[in-house]
Amino acid sequence: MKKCLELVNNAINNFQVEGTPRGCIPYGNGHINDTFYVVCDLKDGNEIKYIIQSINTLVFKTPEHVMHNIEKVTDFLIAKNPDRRSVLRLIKTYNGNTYYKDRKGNYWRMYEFINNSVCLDQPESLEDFYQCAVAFGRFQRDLSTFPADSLYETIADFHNTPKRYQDFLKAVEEDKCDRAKDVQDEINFIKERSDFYSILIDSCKEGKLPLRVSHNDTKINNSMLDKDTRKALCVIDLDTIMPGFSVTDFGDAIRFGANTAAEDENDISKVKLDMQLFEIFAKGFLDGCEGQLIDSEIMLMPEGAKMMTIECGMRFLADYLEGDIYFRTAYKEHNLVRCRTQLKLVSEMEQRWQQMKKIVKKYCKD
Ligand code: ADP
Ligand code: GN1
Ligand code: MG
Repeated sequence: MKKCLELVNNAINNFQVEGTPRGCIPYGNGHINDTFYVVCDLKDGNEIKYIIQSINTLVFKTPEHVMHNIEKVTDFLIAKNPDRRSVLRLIKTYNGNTYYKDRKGNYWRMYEFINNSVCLDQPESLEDFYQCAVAFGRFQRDLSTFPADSLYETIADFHNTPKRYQDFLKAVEEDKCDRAKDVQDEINFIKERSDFYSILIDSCKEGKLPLRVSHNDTKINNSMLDKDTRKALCVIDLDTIMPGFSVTDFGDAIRFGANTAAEDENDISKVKLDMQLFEIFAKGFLDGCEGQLIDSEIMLMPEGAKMMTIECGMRFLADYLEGDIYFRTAYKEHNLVRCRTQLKLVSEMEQRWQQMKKIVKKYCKD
């Protein structure tokens, strides 16, 4: 739900910003939080920019835990790399907190604006996508020594696909909005693949897929490139950092960025898996990881891509069946349209499975 500007302005006044706030406007294309761009005037005539966000508390039930994780992780990353634009930087409130809770119960947080950067919804070139991959790979590398047990699970079972599947079946069963009758093909598509959903969790139990600290929401618009050099700057949207799998970070980026069409493209024939983008992202991600991943993990990268795509498909469809309560939507069928692009992409991946496996095999040490 979009917040009124009066609430945003009131929230800004609680943070230790430099200069005088001039105004704020809604910003970005995220599906979850309400994001605003803030400009402040400095006495010397210059300006300074910030991002303020209200955390979606329907999605993140314990915002204090989200902010605890973000503070811990950003402090850790800043200690490794002091460059101002290489890590998200929180602005504290006048009380020294990382968030402000307003009288209506909204939780606000503020970041330095990452200047002279670009944040893409679709890669404009192979090199752009490579650089986004490097950003996510480095994030994985840099957090390899981070104490995972100091993190809260901000959304329980976030990428637990078997659990997501059970939730999806419940949404079908309950059919709260009487929409299931019109989406039988999509429901069947998801049911037909139920054997696949536990493969990553099983691989983890078998020791083939280590549990790591992962980002868990690696759409390319959650990474930033330098506007002039187009090189990787940093990773943003740190709400879902939790223990997880590297291959789901890889996979979610492929799901979103290696699709030749937008996530909500209406014309399904435009949705294809771009193999060049797949290949360049695999290279960039592994270059960024700098040897952290083990061979059995690298071999599961295609499974990560397919898992994130079908999981997202079932999440969009479940939300459609439940009346569009989770993802921000712009029109009635928006979640259904999104689900269809994901399922088409899954079919594309199934057709190109051997090719995907061959690409990642090249990066194995043995
Ligand atoms: P959501 O969880 O809703 O996706 P994000 O944290 O990803 O929210 O923010 C939404 C958008 O706002 C991003 O895609 C990006 O364009 C922009 N953004 C967020 N933080 C910053 C920042 N510190 N500097 C510049 N742009 C930012
Ligand atoms: C949401 O917050 P945003 O827009 O980056 C969602 C992801 C989905 C994605 C689909 C916390 O990401 O899990 O993959 O939409 N984030 C959350 O576009 O649920
Ligand atoms: Mg985002």
